[in-house]
Amino acid sequence: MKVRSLRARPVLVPLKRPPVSASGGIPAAALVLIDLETDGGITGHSYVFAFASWALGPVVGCLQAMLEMIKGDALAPLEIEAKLRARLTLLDTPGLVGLALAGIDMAAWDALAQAHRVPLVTLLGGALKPIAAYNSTGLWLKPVDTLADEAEALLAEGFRAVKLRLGRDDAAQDLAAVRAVKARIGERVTLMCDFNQRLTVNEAILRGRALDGEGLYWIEEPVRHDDYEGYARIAADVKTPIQTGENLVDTFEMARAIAAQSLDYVMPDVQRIGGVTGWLRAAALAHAHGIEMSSHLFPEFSVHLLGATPTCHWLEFMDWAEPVLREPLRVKDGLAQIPDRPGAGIVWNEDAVQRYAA
Ligand code: SMN
Ligand code: MG
Repeated sequence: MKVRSLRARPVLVPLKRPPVSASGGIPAAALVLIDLETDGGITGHSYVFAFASWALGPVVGCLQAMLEMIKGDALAPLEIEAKLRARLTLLDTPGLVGLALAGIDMAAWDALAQAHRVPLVTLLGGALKPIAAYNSTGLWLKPVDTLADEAEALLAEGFRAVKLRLGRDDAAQDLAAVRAVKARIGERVTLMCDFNQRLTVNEAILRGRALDGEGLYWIEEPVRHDDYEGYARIAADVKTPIQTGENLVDTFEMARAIAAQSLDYVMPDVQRIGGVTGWLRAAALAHAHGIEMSSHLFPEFSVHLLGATPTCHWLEFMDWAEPVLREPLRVKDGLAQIPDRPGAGIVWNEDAVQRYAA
């Protein structure tokens, strides 16, 4: 089976609870929907998140240019990834280029699993087991007095864990937010928090120590993502586990982050770490160092990948692609169900795709 063509469709999908974090707001989900067509009648599907509407065109351009590099090649994801990386050596592959590369990689793996008529997790040697998921679709930087009700609403969607965004100017307001949510959801519900890189290292140590003992499961990205030495100081001084990794662009960076003892938990993002191929390498690295590994965004692909991850930890559930999917991911009693369909299980809702075309 050979790669024949690629269709990349930009969409702007409305969000049920638009994100407002310490790193800014996201009014709508700017996604590029990818269909990688093979000559064997099988089409691989994936999507990438372009972060802003202005980035949709450039991502589509990257995807089209990359198709020209692999057109006619065998549907062998590892070979496709190696070829694209080699062709892009001088440009390098973080940013929008890496995002497009990951989108092609994910679509290629999806097509391969479809060709074998098995779910992606099965192709990877894993089982259709339930994966613990937290609801990450809300609890943005909103007035503290609205958060307890929202936490309850998020749990009612079938979850036993939620993530709260922190990073207000006033540390006392962050502490009040944690206490308000914790008081309502109780001790048995897992509560993560995320600072979205907002703090300095010294602030992170002060605020982290103030939050120790408040029952937080992890503190995510307190400072800029690539300050591994800073993270190491924070992780040494704060008792609550430090979670980071959504900005790691490859396993070379991840190896450096681990070597610096900058993290307790890791949560690569499948689109940033290099698609399914990059994820598998990251999973091996996390295994070798005994680090629990969670996902970031892209629950439809991540649920399969966590099913094949030895140190599988938490699936981040996000609903951003749901409106354009015929069969969205299902979560019940805090567990995500890996869909028992060929590939990753992505089927576009074509009416919605037309409606949200950008
Ligand atoms: C996040 C990432 C990208 C967009 C919004 C929020 C956040 C998360 O860091 O971990 O979900
Ligand atoms: Mg985060």
